[in-house]
Amino acid sequence: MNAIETLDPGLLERLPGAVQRPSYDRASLSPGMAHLGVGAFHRCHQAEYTDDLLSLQFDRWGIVGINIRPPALADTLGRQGGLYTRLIRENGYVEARVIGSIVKVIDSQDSAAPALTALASPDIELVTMTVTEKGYCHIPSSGELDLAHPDIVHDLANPDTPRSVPGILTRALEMRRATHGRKLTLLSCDNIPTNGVILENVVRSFAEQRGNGLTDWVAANATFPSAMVDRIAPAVTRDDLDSVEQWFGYRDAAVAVGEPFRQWVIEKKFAGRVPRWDLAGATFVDDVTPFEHLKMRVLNGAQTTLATLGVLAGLEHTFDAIADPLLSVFVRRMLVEETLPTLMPVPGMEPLAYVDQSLGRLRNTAIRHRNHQIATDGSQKIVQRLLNPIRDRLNQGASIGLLSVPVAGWMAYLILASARFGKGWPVSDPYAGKVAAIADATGNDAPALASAILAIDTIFDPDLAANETFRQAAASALGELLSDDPMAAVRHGLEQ
Ligand code: CS2
Repeated sequence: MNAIETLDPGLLERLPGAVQRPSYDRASLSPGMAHLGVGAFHRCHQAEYTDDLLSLQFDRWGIVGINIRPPALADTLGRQGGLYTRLIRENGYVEARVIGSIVKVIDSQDSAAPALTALASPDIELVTMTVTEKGYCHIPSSGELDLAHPDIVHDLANPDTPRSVPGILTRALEMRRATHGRKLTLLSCDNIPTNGVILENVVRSFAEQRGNGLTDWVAANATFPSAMVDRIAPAVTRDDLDSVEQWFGYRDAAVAVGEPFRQWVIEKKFAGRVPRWDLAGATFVDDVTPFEHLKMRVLNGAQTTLATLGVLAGLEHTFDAIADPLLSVFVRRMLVEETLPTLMPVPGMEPLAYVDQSLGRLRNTAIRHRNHQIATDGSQKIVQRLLNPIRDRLNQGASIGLLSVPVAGWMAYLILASARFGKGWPVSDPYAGKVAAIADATGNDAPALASAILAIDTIFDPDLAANETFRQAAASALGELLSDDPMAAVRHGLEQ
């Protein structure tokens, strides 16, 4: 019996017919852009759009994929010459394609030096990034650089050996200024509102702290477009890797799995050449704001709601949570009654149809998105997904009884993980320790717990936290979510 082969450039010509492969000559690509954070999302999104573009209009834009955090890429994507299988899955449907747009990978987890060399190279004209919400080291409630963040403190003291995203990007810009002076576009693809503005803020503030005149150079030579990105692409599991082997007969250590839907709306604000991702279905616009509000408040808002309430209801995945009749009715009513009225008109999109399309996407049983994965870093997500619409509703004098339930859901998720409440689920959130300390000190008194958590002003802006309607709604939902019948909060939300 032949040994199972691993995906690499030599296997491309011999892939089974069911697997699509790059139609362009990969050997003549050279690096033109870099991407920071080569995870499942990048492999299902920017790298796929770029792969489409390379097949449609051959250009030189190969991607240099850089990880500054685990996992290491060398033994997976690196060993496969940058190739990987992208599966599109929807219930029983599977579509497989090998993506060829990543031409080189760089591991820079132990030292920033390899990332800096790549980012400072004159060949690189554009940097895209998916570094997660917390990667920007900003204060969620204000969008400003968190100067007390341990990595920022470290990087300001050691600017040549940075470890944060703002520190690394600022150092790379400084190196570009010193060596060749070529312009750079820095395109954030993370789910934070006005992501380009936040990225620009943190880089500018970092450069200001350095105080060597870099801010003026950056203002003249770098741009920070905002973008709305969308495709559900959960963390890859061993089952996904095994499926490729079973279905197609080869091993691939870098498989990525996504849903059919994808969207990319990009602000037209490039410092240099513009990759024609529009030819592959992306949209270039003057203002991304209406699109990002729609996506973060509806699709992401629904995901966060289903994730935290789903965990409290003992449900594993998004599709399990939305199959629950109570949660499904709740999330749709929340979106239609409270979220939609906060949205600006979005060119070419009908909000109600978007809600139903989004909820339909969440029912896809082949996308095994764990509620705990989505609940990860909730403190970095609730501002744009839930608190901003709540603030808009309060300004309109309108009800917030439904939107307050998932905010309390985020609180309950972290409170219940504390030693005192002892649910024992592992949580990953920069504020987990703080909320656990509040829970340990406060015990079972829901209004006191809610009040102490609402006082965290880096998440809850003080005006919002002082609003009595919101305080009461959050405290009362929290009391029920912490009880033996957590779904009472959901039922009562619906009775209002
Ligand atoms: C998810 C997102 O984990 C999460 O926070 O809500 O990754 C979501 O799947 C994407 O934004 C979809 O585009």
